[in-house]
Amino acid sequence: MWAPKFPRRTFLKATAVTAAAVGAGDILSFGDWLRKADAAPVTKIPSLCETCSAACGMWVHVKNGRIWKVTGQKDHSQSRGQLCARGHAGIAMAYHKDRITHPMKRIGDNDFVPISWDQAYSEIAAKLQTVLKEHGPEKVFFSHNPRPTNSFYWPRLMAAVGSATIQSHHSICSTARDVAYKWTTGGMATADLGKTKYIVFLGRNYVEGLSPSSAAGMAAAYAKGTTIIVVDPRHSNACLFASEWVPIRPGTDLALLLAVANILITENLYDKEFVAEWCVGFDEFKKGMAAYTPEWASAVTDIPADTIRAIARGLGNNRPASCIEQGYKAPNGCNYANGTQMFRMVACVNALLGNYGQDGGMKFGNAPRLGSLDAKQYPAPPKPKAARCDGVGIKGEYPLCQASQGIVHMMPQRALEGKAKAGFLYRINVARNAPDPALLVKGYKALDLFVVCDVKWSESAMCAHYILPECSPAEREDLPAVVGAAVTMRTAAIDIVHSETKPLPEIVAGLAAHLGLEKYFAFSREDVAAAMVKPLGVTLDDLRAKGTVKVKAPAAKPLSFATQSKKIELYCQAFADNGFPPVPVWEPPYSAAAGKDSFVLIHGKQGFLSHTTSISDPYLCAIAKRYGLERLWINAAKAKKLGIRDGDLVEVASPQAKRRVRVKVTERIHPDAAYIPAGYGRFAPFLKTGVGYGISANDFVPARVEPISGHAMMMEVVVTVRKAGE
Ligand SMILES: Nc1nc2c(c(=O)[nH]1)N[C@H]1C(S)=C(S)[C@@H](COP(=O)(O)OP(=O)(O)OC[C@H]3O[C@@H](n4cnc5c(=O)[nH]c(N)nc54)[C@H](O)[C@@H]3O)O[C@H]1N2
Ligand SMILES: Nc1nc2c(c(=O)[nH]1)N[C@H]1C(S)=C(S)[C@@H](COP(=O)(O)OP(=O)(O)OC[C@H]3O[C@@H](n4cnc5c(=O)[nH]c(N)nc54)[C@H](O)[C@@H]3O)O[C@H]1N2
Ligand code: SF4
Ligand SMILES: [Mo]
Repeated sequence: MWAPKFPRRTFLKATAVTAAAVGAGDILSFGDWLRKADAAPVTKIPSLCETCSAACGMWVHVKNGRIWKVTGQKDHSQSRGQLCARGHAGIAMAYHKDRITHPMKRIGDNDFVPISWDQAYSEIAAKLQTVLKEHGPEKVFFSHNPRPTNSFYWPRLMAAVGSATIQSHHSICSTARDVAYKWTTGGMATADLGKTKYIVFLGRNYVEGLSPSSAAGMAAAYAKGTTIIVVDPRHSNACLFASEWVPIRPGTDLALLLAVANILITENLYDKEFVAEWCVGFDEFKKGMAAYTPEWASAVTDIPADTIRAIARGLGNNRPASCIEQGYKAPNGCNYANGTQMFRMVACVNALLGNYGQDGGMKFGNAPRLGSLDAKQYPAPPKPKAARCDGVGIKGEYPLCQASQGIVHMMPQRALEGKAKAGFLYRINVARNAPDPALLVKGYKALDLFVVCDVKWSESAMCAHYILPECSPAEREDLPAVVGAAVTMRTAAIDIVHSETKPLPEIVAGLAAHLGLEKYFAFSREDVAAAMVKPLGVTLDDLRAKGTVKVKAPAAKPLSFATQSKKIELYCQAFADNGFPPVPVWEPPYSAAAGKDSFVLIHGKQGFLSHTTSISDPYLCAIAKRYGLERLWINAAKAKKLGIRDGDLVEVASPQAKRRVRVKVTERIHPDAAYIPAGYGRFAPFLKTGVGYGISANDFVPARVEPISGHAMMMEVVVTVRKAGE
C-alpha cells in the first residue's frame, strides 16, 4: 500500500517558508494574525469550471492566497451569472485529500512510489521508444476528454511519435448521435428552444444532465407555454417543465420515431418543398416507413397509438417551429444497440418538418474561429501515416466511426489481444466509466506502458505504470476557447498547492524533450494562446482581466449540409456501401428480453454529481448520503409483486455481476426499467471519500462495441432484483 514518502529536503523547505511567513511584518500573536487574515482583501480572478463539459465561466474569489468562493460569469453563455452545485464544490479540488502530489511509479498492485519528474520522463520515454521500435506507432494510443489545452498539446505529441490513435470519451457518451448526424446532416444542429412551439425530448434531461443555461432555457420555454413532451422510461426531473411525460419501454425510441415519420408522410403533414430541395432518398425512405404504423409502434414502445399520433400531429401542425431535440447521451448516445439508427431518425424526422435553419426548429451553430500558431515559425509534426489500433475508419472494422472520437472503451481488450502496447490517458477515468471494470483493469495492466495524467487518484490511475500529476484548474492558466459569440479563458487563481504538480504544457514539453522531440514544442503556452485569439482582435490581457470577452458573431451562413451528397441523406449511401441499412429499419434492443420479473438497467445523471469525480467530493457526497440518493429505482407495482418495499436492501444481478443497494420504490418509472444514478460505486482504494458507496451500472454490462458508431451499448443489460438479507 502506498503512503506518501516526502524527501527530507521538501520538508525542510516547507518549514522554512512557514517560519518566514510567521516572522513577517507586524504579526506578533495568533490574534494579530487572525485579524490581519480576516481583513485581507478579496480579489476576483476569472476561471472556467472544469467539473463538466459545459465549462461555465466563473470568478474565483481569492483571499489570503486561498480560494474563498466562486461565482458565475454573466457574459459566459453557459453560466450566465450562475454555477451549479458541482461548480461550487469542484473548485475545491485544489485542496482535495485525494490529490496526486508527486509523479508516481507503480511497483505492485495498489503499490506506488513517488519519483522525480526527471525519472518519470526518462523511464516513460525509454519504454515508449522500445514499444515504437518493436511494434511501431500503430500500437500506441491516447485517450482523453477533449478540452482546449489538452486538445492542442497531446495530439501534437502523439503525431510527433507517429501515432494516429487519438480518442475522446465519446464512445461512452454521445458517439451514436455524432456519427448519425455526420452521415445524415453533415453535423449536429441544435433545437431553437426559445422560439419553438412544440418540442420532444427523448430522454435528454436538461434539468439533471445540466448546465445552468440549458435548465434556465427549459424553464423559460415552459413558462411561456411551449408544448414540451418528455419521453423517458423514468419521470426525470426534466418533467418539472414538461407538458406531458410519455413513459416508454427502454431502448424503443427508434420505433416511436419510425411511426412518427410514417404518420407525417401518410397524413401529408411533412414539408414537401423542403424535402424536394434538401433531401435525398425520399422515395426509398417513404417505402421504408410504410410498415411502421402507430399500432405497431405502440406494441413495441408501450405508448398508446393515439399518443404517438398526437405527437406526430403536434410536430406536423407546428412546423417549422417544432422539433425533436438533438439529444446527448440519453437515451441512445451510447446506450442501446439501435442508437445510431435512432439518431438518424431524429435527423430525418426534423427534415420532414423542414425545420433546419428555421426559427423554433434546428439551427446550426456559427462560431467565431480561433487562429493557430504560425506553422512556418513552429512546424507541426507530419500527419501520422500509421494505422489506428482501434480499427476506426478501416474497412471491415469500424469504417463509419468518427476518427476524432475513436473507440476508447475497446483499448483494454485490444491490449489483451496484443493489438495495443502503449497507452496514455488524460482527464478520463475509463476503468470506472465504461462497462466491465474487471476487464478494463486487466487490459490496461496488460500494456507494456500505461501512463495516466490526472489530478486525483482514480480507478484508471491505479492501473498505470506511471502517473503524471497535473495541478488543478484553479492553479493554472489554460488555452482560450470560443463560447457562443465570445472568447473565454481560465487564468491561474492561486499558486500551485503541491509543488511537484505541473500544468499540462510543461508536462508534455518535458516528455517531448526526453523523446528528442523538443523541436515541436519550441514555444510557450502564451505564444499558442496569443495566436489563437489574435484573429478575433482579443488580447491575453483582455482575457486575464475579464475572463470572457464578446466578439463579433460571424455573418449568418446560408443553409448547407456537409454530407457526401450535400443534402440530408434520408437514404444514406455510405451506410449502404458498408453493409448497414441505408434507410433506418426497426432493430430491437438486446435488452428487449426483460420480462415480468426482470428489468433493463438504465442510468443517468443527478444534478449535483458529475460522473465519478463528484461522489468523492466531501460536500456532494454528504448530500447523497443525507438523502439516500444512491438508491435503485423500481416500479411500485412490480416491487409489490417481488415483495420489495421502499428502502429495502436488494441484490441486483446480471450474468456479469451481483451487487447490493437500497431501493426507491416509485410510480415514476416504467415497470420494465430499473434506474441507477450515475457516478457511484467507486473502487479505487486510495480515495478517501465516497469509495464503496452506491453501485455503478457499468459493473453489470458486458464490454461490447456497436458496429456502426463504435459505442459501448451501456444500457443493453437485463438484471434481476431480489430482496437481500440485511
Ligand atoms: N454508469 C454510467 N457510466 C457513465 C455515464 C453514466 O451516466 N452512467 N456517463 C458517461 C458519460 S456521458 C461520460 S461523458 C463519461 C465521462 O467519463 P470521464 O471523462 O472518465 O469522466 P470523469 O468521471 O469526470 O473522470 C474524469 C477524470 O479526470 C480527472 N480530472 C478532472 N479534472 C482534471 C484536470 O483538470 N486535469 C486532469 N489531468 N485530470 C482531471 C478526474 O480526477 C477523473 O479521474 O462517463 C460515462 N459513463
Ligand atoms: N449533473 C450533471 N450534468 C451533466 C453531466 C453530469 O455528469 N452531471 N454530464 C454531462 C455529460 S458528459 C452529458 S453526456 C450530458 C448527458 O445528458 P443526458 O443525455 O440528458 O443524460 P443522462 O442523464 O445520461 O440521460 C439519461 C436519461 O435517459 C433516460 N433513458 C434511459 N433509457 C431511455 C430510453 O430508452 N428512452 C428514453 N427516451 N430515455 C431513456 C434515463 O431515464 C435518464 O433520464 O449531461 C451533461 N451534464
Ligand atoms: S454546469 Fe455546473 S459543473 Fe458544469 S461547468 Fe457549469 S458550473 Fe461547472
Ligand atoms: Mo457525456
